[in-house]
Amino acid sequence: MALERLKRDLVKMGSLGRHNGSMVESYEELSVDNGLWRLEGSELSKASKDYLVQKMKEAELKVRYDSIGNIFGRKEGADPFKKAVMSGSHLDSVKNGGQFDGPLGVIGALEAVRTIKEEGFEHSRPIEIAVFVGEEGSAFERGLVGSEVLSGNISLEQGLNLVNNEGELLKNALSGYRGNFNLDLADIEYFLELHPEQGPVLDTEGFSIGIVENITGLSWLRVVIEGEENHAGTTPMKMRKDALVRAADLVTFVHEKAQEMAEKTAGSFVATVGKIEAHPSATNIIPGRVELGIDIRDTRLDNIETFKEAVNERVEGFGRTPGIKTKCELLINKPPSLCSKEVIETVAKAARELDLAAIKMSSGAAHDAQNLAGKVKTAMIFVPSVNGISHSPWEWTDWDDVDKGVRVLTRAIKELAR
Ligand code: HGY
Ligand code: MN
Ligand code: MN
Repeated sequence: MALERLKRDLVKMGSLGRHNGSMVESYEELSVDNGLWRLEGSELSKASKDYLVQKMKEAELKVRYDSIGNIFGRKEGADPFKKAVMSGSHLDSVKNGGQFDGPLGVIGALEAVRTIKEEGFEHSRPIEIAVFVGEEGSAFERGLVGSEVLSGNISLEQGLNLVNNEGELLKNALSGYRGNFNLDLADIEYFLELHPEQGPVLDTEGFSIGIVENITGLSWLRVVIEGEENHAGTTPMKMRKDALVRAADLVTFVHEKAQEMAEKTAGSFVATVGKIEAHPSATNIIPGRVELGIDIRDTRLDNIETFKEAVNERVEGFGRTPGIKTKCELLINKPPSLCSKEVIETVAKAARELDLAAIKMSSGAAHDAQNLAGKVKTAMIFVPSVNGISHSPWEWTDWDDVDKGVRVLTRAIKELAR
């Protein structure tokens, strides 16, 4: 394991996510307006894939692209007919995000394979590195796209025809990173994803390694409220059909209902209105249309279902006012998923052998791993997020924790690939 090479690739990958190309090597160099904007389909996204594929080829991996644009890099084992060990994550970022969410799992898997190769470690199973398309949903309508298509949860057509904020289809935004290789999950035995925790547990409890036992359920709702654009000066208050006033009510409703649900269930329930776009968004025009994105999560599916019903009811209520129309669409609907005991124990053993304190935990973040967990024996390895922050320009994982995470990943891959 070469920490310097791993760090070089992660810092370079970070620079390929910033419009100013700046290389950030330490927490102190972070700044609030220098996050990553590597949205799927962007020029930055293409540059990062170019770099990754170049590194995969330097490591003499067989590089292949599937029809939704997932990228795979394969190192053969002694027995090519054995089911493979797969490891990877995503390269796309959220808006103004951090440089570890996604690339840590991709470059970490690459470093594990480079180490295995340089050590001449004999393994029977093939090892496949996977880079999934559009995990964050920060450009196209929804997230987890590449792993949803790979696991058959959504069709290839549904994935390819997703639209981004500029009205571009995903199939036209993959800048050549699409092919006709289609990996069959029946050929994969194990999947491991290394990822920053993105929450406060490891950082506050002082652990370097988290072993994920279950991954949160996740639903995304897209709510559209339509009223009537009109003049802000001449339209009497009682004649208005103001979409934004109703959207404001919905934001408060979601927040208060989520607090109530979290207290009632004393669990991991959370809900967020992360996106709100008023049209035409001019100070002197009564907003005629508002689109809201609502993110709902829990490790218990029944709580998510109850909450979705409550939101639907609230939205339908707006529609009972003449002149107000509403629509509530389900964009993502993922049940909570359990990880494989066998892979969890393999990771725990690797951490023990490396004399690293590890704890088993849940993931409040969604991941490509949850799409694979239903079909392939899957687990995740977490490393601390400094101050528990992620999806933010302040996202950071200390290099010694990166080092520990990749060493545990490498050891676990070796064990599973024997
Ligand atoms: O939203 C999530 O939980 C993940 O970081 N995409
Ligand atoms: Mn991620
Ligand atoms: Mn993320």
